[in-house]
Amino acid sequence: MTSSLSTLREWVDEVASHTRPNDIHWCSGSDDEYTQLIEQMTADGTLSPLNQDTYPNCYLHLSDPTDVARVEHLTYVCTDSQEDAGPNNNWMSPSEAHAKVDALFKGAMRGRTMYVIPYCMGPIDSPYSRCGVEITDSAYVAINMKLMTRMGSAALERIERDGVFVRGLHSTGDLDPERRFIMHFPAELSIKSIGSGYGGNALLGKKCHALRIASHQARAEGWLAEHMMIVGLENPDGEIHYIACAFPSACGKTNLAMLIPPHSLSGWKVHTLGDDIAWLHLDEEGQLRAINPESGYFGVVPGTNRKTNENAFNMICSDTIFTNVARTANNEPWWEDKRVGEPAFDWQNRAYDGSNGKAAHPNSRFTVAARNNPTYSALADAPEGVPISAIVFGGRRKRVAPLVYEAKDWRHGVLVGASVGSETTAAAIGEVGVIRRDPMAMKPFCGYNFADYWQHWLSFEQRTDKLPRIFHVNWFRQDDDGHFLWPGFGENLRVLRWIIDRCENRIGAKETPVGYLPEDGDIDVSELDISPEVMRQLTAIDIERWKTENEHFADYLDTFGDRVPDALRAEQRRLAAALEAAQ
Ligand code: GTP
Ligand code: SPV
Ligand code: MN
Repeated sequence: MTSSLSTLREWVDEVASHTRPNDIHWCSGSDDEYTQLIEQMTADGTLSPLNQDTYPNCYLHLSDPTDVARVEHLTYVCTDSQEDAGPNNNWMSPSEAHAKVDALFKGAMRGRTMYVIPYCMGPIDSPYSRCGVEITDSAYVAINMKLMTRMGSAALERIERDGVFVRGLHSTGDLDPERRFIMHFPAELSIKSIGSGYGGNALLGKKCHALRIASHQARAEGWLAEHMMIVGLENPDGEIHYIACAFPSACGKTNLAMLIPPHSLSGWKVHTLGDDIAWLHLDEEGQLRAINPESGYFGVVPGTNRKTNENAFNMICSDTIFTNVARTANNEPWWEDKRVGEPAFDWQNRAYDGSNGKAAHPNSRFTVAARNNPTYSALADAPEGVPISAIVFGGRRKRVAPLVYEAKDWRHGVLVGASVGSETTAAAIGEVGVIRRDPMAMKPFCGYNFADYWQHWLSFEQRTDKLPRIFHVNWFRQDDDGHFLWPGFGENLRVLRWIIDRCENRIGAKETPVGYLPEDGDIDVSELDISPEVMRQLTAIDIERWKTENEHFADYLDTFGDRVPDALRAEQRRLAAALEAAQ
């Protein structure tokens, strides 16, 4: 046995003697194993089969009502010095954090099976990929990891080759929010999560490994681990551009990653690489390339319908695990804005009569393997990833942020990303709809001090002259009556097309203090019912509001003190001066 496998076995033994499971199951990742786990979970009530005639191989899981989203207030980055975690993270010293959770893990798996899940984040043969092992007492986690990652024997072989892996220890514990913690130990490449069985808290390959731990590794090794979807857009001439977009949780990544071109752009093709996370590296030529560490989707269900996203709607009609959706009388899954069927039971399995609020939880999710997506890219397993033409930041903003604008250069683009503000959503526990700073959509996911992270982003400027252009979009502008001004979804391709034309220097733009904006008429709105007045509203800048926005950003930078890179402060001041001069 090689050293990494013996290290793994020792760790498994150590965890077993501390947590006391009834038995230990090493996951092979085979389809048979998946089927057996589903049968077992159906028998013990963890899953219920949905209508197998209309939703073959689809199952419903209802989580504990107190365990329905990420818990940012219980998520910690445990570094020796608090400064290294930064004001953007909750911090605990590694020794205190270990002591706290180890006490909770003691005997936590009694009466349960412990699953050992080797997984590979990224294509099995990619030099950019990284492996991990999750130990969990949740069969739900095991089947989700099977759908979401390259899990099982192939990953174990790669761990043997690599000699290193991220250790993730997870137990659902007693689901008491008072005893729930998601702890990260970047220096040890390890994670300990207890007390939640939900999504980002429990599927440790995703946010815990592929973002918090990976962002820390990426900084040390000169790459980027980002909360970004990746999509290839092929125009009717066969020219493909890959773009990577960072939007906060529940702000449109999955939908954009598998969009359906509108009728007027029907010659275009979409190639989905990823819907949530991108690992970005400079190749030998200085080209930024991306891989998607995941191989499945844990997507927001509400709002998915034939009109908004027929691909997603069809993709989740088979082989899908639904979490916290409602059901119809004939046992089909149901959610708000599905636009077919009626809910008979809500997400807590209560008869639904409309008096108990929403039938599906707003953060109800589907888990499905990426190969179920008809537009999954043929390059998703390419070891070298795809070249990125544009990086796009965005958020959910009723006002201020225009439909699209382009940063003047990389340094300005880092400011654009760092100053993203967005309304909070149901993806995390807490108030919904409040604007908060969410730099690069990484507020909940950056495993180290944001000030150092911005410096890391800025450092790419010195390493290559082939960096992608940086843009900002906002699909969520509203009028005074609360209606969205922009139709969104597939129509977003009209904006992405402008972005690609800018990258190719095929189209001009209006220079403004905040960056480059589309000229009137340059975003093609043919066949859309949208007035020139609304388009002007969507592509205009309100200088007064931007001044306030920029002042708030300066205050926000102050909370990071002296560690803020001078170049970022200089950009902020440059923007302030440009806004002043525009009066
Ligand atoms: P996470 O998985 O939490 O990271 O979310 P995400 O960024 O992948 O967001 P997703 O695509 O799942 O969309 C979240 C919600 O926003 C869903 O209810 C969508 O229906 C809605 N949505 C997505 N794109 C658009 C859009 O272009 N316009 C509008 N109005 N709503 C959108
Ligand atoms: C998000 O919240 O950004 C998600 C869902 O993608 S979770 O897996 O819970 O993090
Ligand atoms: Mn996400």
